[in-house]
Amino acid sequence: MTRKVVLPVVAGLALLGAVVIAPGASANQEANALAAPDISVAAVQAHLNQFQTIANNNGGNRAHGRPGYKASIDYVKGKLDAAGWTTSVKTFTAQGATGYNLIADWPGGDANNILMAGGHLDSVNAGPGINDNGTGSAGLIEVALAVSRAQLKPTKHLRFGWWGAEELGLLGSNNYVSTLSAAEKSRIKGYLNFDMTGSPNPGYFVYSSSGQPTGSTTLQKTLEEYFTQINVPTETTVVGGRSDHAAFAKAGIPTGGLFSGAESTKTAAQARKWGGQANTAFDACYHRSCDKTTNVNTTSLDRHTDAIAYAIWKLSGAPAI
Ligand code: DPN
Ligand code: ZN
Repeated sequence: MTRKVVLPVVAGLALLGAVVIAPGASANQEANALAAPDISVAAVQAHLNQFQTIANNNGGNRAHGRPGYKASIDYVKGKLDAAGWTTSVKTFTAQGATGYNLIADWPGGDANNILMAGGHLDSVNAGPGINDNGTGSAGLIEVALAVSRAQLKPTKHLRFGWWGAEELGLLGSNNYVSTLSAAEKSRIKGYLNFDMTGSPNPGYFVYSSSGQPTGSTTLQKTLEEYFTQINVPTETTVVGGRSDHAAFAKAGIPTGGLFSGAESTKTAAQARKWGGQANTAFDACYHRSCDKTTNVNTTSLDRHTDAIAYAIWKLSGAPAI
């Protein structure tokens, strides 16, 4: 008897709720119901080739304070502007040179509910920085272009960042976060970091939500979900202060990210799981002149970039992180 009375009331309220929210939500629901696109790895590689050319034409690197860095900023900005993103180059001074961050906003979405993604665009002085971090930077460009092609109408506002002077101690990302007011910081609901995604002897590491401040379970799980779908096992990793998510973590912003490995060596168990060479560095050219376009594993680059797109589509369509 009680059931027969209560259930219709609950159902009626749910129906009323659905009717009330439907007009505003329908466009978003429709857009986000579309699956994330499969990002063309050839397109990502084309951006890497451009970074390599920039380094070749500018003394072999794309480092802070060197002309290859600014040329890299100009390249990314040109691509994003042409695709309808709103870009802004933010300057800072570090070690006596002008540094540049590129911030790109996709028009629309809830300005009080921002999903950010980023990676560092600078290389070390020693080389062109194609895996570290041309890969994350190029993946973010191509996902941004995919957002534009889809004319995505996310629930959240989307903002991407390409950071300067990471290799000198996260200087660009720290500078960006330091320029935000408390209110601006509180509007950023999550930050995803992509630093090295095409390591030649790759691992599949997802930033752990535990063991690092503000690690987000939702961000971790969403990234893991993609790799589960393609049957690629992942491990969690604690990146600590080694990349730009740390600047956001210090500000209390939930963080996550992906990493295919740097100077540390792949274990025998990891080689069984992921293939590749045991007892060999994930990236033997890490911070060296040989970090060129030849220093990239295409499968790793492809999978990681598709994972970026998956997370951006899924998280930007969700009302909360
Ligand atoms: N960004 C690189 C560095 O700090 O040298 C490499 C790195 C990226 C290390 C992500 C750990 C995690
Ligand atoms: Zn890096």
